[in-house]
Amino acid sequence: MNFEFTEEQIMIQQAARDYAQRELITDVIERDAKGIFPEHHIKNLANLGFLGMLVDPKYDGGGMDTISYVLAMEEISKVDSSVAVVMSVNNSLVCYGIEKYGNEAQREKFLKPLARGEKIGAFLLSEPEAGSDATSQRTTAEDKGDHYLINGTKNWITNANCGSTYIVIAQTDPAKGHKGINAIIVEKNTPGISLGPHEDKMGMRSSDTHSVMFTDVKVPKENRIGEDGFGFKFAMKTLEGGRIGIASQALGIASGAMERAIQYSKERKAFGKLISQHQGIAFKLSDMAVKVENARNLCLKAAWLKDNGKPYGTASAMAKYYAAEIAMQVTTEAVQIHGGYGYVKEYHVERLMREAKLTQIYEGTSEIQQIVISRALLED
Ligand code: COS
Repeated sequence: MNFEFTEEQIMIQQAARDYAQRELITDVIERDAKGIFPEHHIKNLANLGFLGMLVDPKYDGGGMDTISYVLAMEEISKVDSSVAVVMSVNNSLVCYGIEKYGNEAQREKFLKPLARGEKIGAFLLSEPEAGSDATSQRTTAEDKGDHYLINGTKNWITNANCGSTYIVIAQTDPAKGHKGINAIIVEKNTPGISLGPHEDKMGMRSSDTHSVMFTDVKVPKENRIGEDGFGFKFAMKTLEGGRIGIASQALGIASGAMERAIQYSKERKAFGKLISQHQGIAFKLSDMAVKVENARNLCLKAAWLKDNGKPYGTASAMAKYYAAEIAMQVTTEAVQIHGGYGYVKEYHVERLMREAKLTQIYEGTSEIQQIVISRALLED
């Protein structure tokens, strides 16, 4: 086994760290407080090649591996998960979904601008009454011969407003259950699409989250990804990779909070010495470090499996489950170490704690990951 990163992977990690620590940090508190979308940062990350980093260069992507993606996601998420989630959804749900399962015409038309970061993608699976229970899609895509007619509502959609290329999961033939579901590429400017208000969230407040309503939205048949009825499997396969992105985000939230806790404990004095010299604090730090290291190893293992063409669905579920759980624990302890300062915005750790909570919920809750992992253990 080789635990060393390549020179290229280290360069990508460094570029992400530099951008996060020099640029994102400057306005992250204000953007979070006011729910301002980080438009200029997204443009800068597109210029760095981070929005299509996994895409083959022949489709204008960065051609980087999934290990590099984990490293970059961790660094960006240490500072700002509202930015990291744009990267994650664009790379591992939308670009990956079209590159892997789309046809050549779809890659030319939709993937290239997404990989260049000129356009942003969104993945529309969740509905008001279908989150974890993803087969219960109520949004319909009626087959009208040469086109689909889409009706329904999608909920909690990241990049709904800034995005212009949607992948919509919808039911075409309810009699066939999940085998009647399709994944269809829909351009946001198609008539009949409207957005609900920006969601006022607990954390990741500057990410762009809305519900999206479809009323008689006409989409050409050629925009369907894969064979008729492939949509549910498409969503499941794509989420396997998406979960590596969110696991890495949770990892970054945890390691970012840990770094801040270490720094603070080396500056703050209590009872005549630095708080890092109190065993109660030092042991908390050691527990954080073990958890962060385990989460990083799970993320990198899932990425390695993906890069080497091996099954990675269970590994990505393990990475997401573990990283999200420890992100909540580590950020809570980071707030505790900061005491009163941890509870105010200036020290960042309260925001990281709010961000951690979402990683236990989106792209499959922790309980959904437990279902995926336990089914793999128990299958014949
Ligand atoms: N890859 C390929 N196919 C998969 C799959 C995967 N990872 N997971 C499930 N499938 C297939 C199954 O093989 C089955 O196909 P067949 O009927 O042909 O055998 C089909 O999908 C239905 O699977 P299953 O019966 O297991 O469906 P369940 O309703 O029990 O749900 C879970 C499975 C819970 C794993 C799924 O609904 C899930 O992941 N839910 C969470 C969705 C989510 O992440 N929501 C948040 C969205 S944020 S973008």
